[in-house]
Amino acid sequence: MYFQPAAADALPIQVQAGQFAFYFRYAGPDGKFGAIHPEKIDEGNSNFFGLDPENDIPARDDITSGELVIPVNKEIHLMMHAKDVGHSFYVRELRIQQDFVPGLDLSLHFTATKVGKYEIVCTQLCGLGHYNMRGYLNVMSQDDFDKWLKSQSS
Ligand SMILES: [Cu+2]
Repeated sequence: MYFQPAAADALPIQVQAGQFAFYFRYAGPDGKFGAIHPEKIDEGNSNFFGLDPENDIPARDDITSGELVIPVNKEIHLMMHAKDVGHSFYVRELRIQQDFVPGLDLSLHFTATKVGKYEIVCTQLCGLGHYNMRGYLNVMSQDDFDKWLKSQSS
């Protein structure tokens, strides 16, 4: 997991941890992530990653989700950053755990081999709402994943 980089054809997904939620971003059909503009982060507007679609073409088709949805038996490459303080990404059933460290872009790669819904838990005490900081990992067949992705982009 740590001594080899993710395969070139792994599915890249950005993960942002912040008090007290995880957000996930897919690059969309162009395969490129729009740039992050911290000053544009606006939770009230659901602009969790600070995208600027007006001026930044790769950002226009990016897909943001509160749930990590992935295809089964496909390598996933998570690129992880924290918005504020230290957090952690832990999925018990997959035996994966990786801290978020403010100021660092960290990387984690894995392949889920069973369809199902699993809990993602923050395992670093990150503030008053830490007890409630969790999300879900939804592992689907490739077909269901493609449908989900399509429904999110429309
Ligand atoms: Cu946390």
